[in-house]
Amino acid sequence: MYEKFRFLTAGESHGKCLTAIIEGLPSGFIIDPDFINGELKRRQGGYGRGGRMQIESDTVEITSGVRFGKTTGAPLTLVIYNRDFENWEKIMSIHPEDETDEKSFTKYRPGHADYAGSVKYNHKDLRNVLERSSARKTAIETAVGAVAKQILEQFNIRGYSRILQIGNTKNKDEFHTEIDRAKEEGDTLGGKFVVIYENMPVGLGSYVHWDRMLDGRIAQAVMSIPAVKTVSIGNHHSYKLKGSEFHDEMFIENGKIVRETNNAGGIEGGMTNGENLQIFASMKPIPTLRKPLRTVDAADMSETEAHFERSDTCAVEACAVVAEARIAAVLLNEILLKYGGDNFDEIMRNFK
Ligand code: EPS
Repeated sequence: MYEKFRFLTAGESHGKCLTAIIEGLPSGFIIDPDFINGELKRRQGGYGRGGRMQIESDTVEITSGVRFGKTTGAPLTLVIYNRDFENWEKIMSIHPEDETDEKSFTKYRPGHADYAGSVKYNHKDLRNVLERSSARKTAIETAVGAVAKQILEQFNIRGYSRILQIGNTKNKDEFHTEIDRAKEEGDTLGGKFVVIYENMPVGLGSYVHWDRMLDGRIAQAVMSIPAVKTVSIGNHHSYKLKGSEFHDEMFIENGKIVRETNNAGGIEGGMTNGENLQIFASMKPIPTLRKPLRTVDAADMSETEAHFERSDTCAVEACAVVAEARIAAVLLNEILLKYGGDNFDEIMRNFK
């Protein structure tokens, strides 16, 4: 079995709350809700976020699996309450007698899940698709990742991210003006970022089966974040370089193997090689536009303009925080597989 750290999430964008149940956490690891809340705050921030982030102040409640600050070995449950729910209680009601078409919509947003999702689940009201396909669910994914991240820190493994590009500009001084311009135009912007994880042990992942290759697992986790369209590891010009230019030569220094370059991005043969993990990803522009795109109305199959409520102009900074979190969950899974055990002492002994 190659999933030791497992989780499922539930919850709608404007429903009562978002929930996650994490399975497979050993006992004895310190969990600090303030650390999780700090990561949630980072996810809510960034230049170009929309009105929803002014309503929310995402805070986690841990409802199982932790006692007196440490994991007990039992499933850990996380809950984030949606503040906006008080404005949506009737619309998101679970009771048949409350059925209303207030806030229903039928005009597909090109680029979002509306069209395929409504065909797949046979929904007339695209609200039923929007509510779960919304990137709102990345709040609870970030909370799960923050649990993983603080356990990784107990192994001295640390991650962070940097924004590399917003729309067409790589110049940090121009990021805000680019976003302002897009906002004025009723448009949205994507971008590119990198996530780095430092102090990686050698040999997480494996070359023996396709589904144990760590690069594949990381790519899946990051690609699963809404709007992420590319994931690459290490020097993204690899396909253009010669073998002699690309591969990271090995030397001995003070009796240890060292490298002068890290074009591999910390992964060789589907395994960590001890160098920093370096994961690049790009995010497409958010598909909910104030200046709507041309589309089709599912109600009468006429041509029209797409649905708009509110949206972010740019969420690349938030996306990078979510990616840190998703990668943390993958890495913790590998740590638990490799150094296995049911409690902190066992695992630390194996690790050392
Ligand atoms: C998000 C909350 C959502 C959106 C955004 C992500 O809230 P609302 O729909 O109430 O404005 O702001 O999601 C999208 C833009 C999208 O297209 O899915 C959040 O918490 O990050």
